[in-house]
Amino acid sequence: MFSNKDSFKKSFLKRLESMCGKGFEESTRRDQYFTLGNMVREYISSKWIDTNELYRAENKKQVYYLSIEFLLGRLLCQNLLNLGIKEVVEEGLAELNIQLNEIEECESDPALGNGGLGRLAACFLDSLATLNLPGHGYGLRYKHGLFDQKIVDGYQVELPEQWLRHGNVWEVRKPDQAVEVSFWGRIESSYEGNSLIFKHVGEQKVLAVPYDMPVVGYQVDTVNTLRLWNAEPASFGPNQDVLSYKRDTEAITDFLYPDDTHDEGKILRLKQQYFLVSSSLQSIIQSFKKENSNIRELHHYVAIHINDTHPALAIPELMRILVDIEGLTWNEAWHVTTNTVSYTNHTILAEALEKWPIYLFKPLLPRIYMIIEEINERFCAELWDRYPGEWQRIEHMAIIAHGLVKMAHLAIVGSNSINGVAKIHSDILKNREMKSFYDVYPEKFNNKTNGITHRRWLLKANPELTNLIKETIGEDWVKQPEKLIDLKRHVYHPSVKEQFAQVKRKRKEILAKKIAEKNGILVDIDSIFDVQVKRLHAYKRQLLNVLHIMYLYNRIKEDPNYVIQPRTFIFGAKASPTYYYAKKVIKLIHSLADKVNNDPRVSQVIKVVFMENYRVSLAEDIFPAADVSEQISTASKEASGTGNMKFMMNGALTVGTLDGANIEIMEEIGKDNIFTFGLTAQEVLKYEENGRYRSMEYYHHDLRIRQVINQLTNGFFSEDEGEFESIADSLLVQNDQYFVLRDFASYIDIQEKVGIAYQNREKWLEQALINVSHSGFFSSDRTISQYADGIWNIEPLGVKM
Ligand code: Z57
Repeated sequence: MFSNKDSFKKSFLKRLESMCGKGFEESTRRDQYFTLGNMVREYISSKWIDTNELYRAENKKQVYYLSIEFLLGRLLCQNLLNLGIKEVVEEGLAELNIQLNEIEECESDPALGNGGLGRLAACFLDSLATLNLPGHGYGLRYKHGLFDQKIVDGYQVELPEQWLRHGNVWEVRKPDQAVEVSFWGRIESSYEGNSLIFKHVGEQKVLAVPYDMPVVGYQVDTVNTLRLWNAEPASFGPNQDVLSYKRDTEAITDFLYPDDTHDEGKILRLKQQYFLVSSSLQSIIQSFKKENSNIRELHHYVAIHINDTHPALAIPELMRILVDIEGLTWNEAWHVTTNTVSYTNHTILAEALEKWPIYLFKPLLPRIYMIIEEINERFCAELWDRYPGEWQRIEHMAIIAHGLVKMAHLAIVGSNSINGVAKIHSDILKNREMKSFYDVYPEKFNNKTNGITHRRWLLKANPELTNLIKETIGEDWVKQPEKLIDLKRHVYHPSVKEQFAQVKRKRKEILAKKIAEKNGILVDIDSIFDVQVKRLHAYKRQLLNVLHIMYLYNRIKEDPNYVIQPRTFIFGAKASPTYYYAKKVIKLIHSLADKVNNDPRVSQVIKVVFMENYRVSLAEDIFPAADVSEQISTASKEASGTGNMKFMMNGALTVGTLDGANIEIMEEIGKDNIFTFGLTAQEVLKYEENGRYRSMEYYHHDLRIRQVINQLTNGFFSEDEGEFESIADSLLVQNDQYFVLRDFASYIDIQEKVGIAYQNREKWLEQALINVSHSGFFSSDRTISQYADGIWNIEPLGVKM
């Protein structure tokens, strides 16, 4: 079917007729998409079955990656690429006068995630499959993924996302493997002989139906599984309000919570978490039991990884299954559980740490609550032995305290590994945030610096740069991304530099065309494309970027002799619908864009563009076109960042704080090839401890700061002088929690250096290529190998080409 372009064309046309009931001439792009999608899924299915068969036969240890989010992005072209049939398909379609790109536009962009955490999970799946590692994802099949963002008069409006509207060619519903999940009710205890038995009665049952999606490795035969659970009514009882029961159950997988690094604490979210965990564990244990009889050996065959604390109920749920159903003693079950589960922490922001009020938790999950109480009591008793009399320390470390269940504490106590996502983040966990736990369990703590899949973020997103690299150093790096370093020998070759410049230019043209279409703004291809794309959050400091642009505007207006390298400032960001401040910053970016872009003189040299509805598919057009990558979080607050790596891999230079993985990027490429500025993490944490920061002093002493802050409230932007008062207040009245004013001068300085550096074209191109050549370290293949060896103890399976 895909062996050559003619046989492809033939089967494609035949399949189009049988699937859509029309001839090629009458077929729409969407007909063609569904036809091709189904052909590819069918092509995958035999490898998928073989992989599952092999895993069963070999009966080696497998990892299950539990995540409340998988931000997959479109799959058609990635699957074609990984299967090695993209060219055949492109050639065949070309003879029918169809561009693969046009077909791809018909595919919805599955956004079952918010940002970094969900996208990391998707990159990890790609690397697991490519490395032939037996690893599968477990998540939720949200009917509505992350909302679609519309901008109306400069304000964000949210529309429900509808990725399933036209069906999903990649999923396979498996009703025969459905399981039941219980909520509410109460627990009755009784003796059976002399052991205490717990029975859950009066519970409400929800059916969890799995939808499996294939995860295709890159040019290997491995096809792993992403299993997404759908909530459905289990069975209708006689005295039941059928409609409300149906509504309540289906609500569980209706939508993704749109808060990134923020805990809303809603009961529906807790239901989602337990629904994910309980159905996944039942399914994992079922497949374990097909090949094994001794549940006491579970941890030799199964590793369960929890992506942040959202699936931390895996710990008490596994205890429940082992104790209540399998009949293990508490100590036996605890041994198996702690040796099975491992946990990644993704943030130290206090507002992201999950704490569930007992009054919500206990009625919804009565047995799970009992088990957590038992875990807590035993843990506190151990602490008491270790720290006799230190009740304050114990209260601080307890899993349940002050009416709250602390999920991070549960995850640490109940797992064998706790990792941070960049060196500095892991160090902060060990030495500060989780120091008291590190003192008790030093051997559990480790670092696994994040990575991204170069197959999506370079091969798929930037075929032009991919070809240039292949022409320059061959193709080994594709399978061994660390070999991108071979490019370093060539970064001074004039022709390599020139070709890179052409690739960048072409990608800037493609993006400029999109901007013209969508925003109606004409941008200068020769200007610096300076990009900040990520969720909108105070700690990521989009506001610092905005204040710098306001400062530039003022300088250009005031000083007719001021010369500046032209720049296009590009933003993309979604704000959580309930995050008032973040939405104000979006409005501010739009007001600033209006001012700048409509000023006849200023708009000659700078432009401001906000790209609506930032998402994976848009990101694939943005990263390849960027010259400058804005990674300007308050030091210590961004655990890692992964966009920073995507920019680097596409030859953008970073303007960044010494935060997250920016530090390791700097260590890789050298201090001279990155523009760092601002407070260090140590300095920030010290200010936070001693409370000596006074943002008002910076307002009084720096005229540039005073001017831009005054402009927020003096009608400079709009008739409504109150519009941006809350932003001004955050900086002055609320003492600028994220040190925007403290870092302002340093940021202005470094940005001036960026402008000057860009004028040395040759050197800039060299630095861009140095970034690309060192980006191999940040492939998620490296990250996943480290998880496989250092945490999961799993090995690649003998899948032959
Ligand atoms: C999320 O996207 C991240 C952390 C969280 O606790 C939640 Br909830 C969502 C992000 C971090 O902010 C990034 O710094 C990090 O790169 C990413 O997770 C992946 O580790």
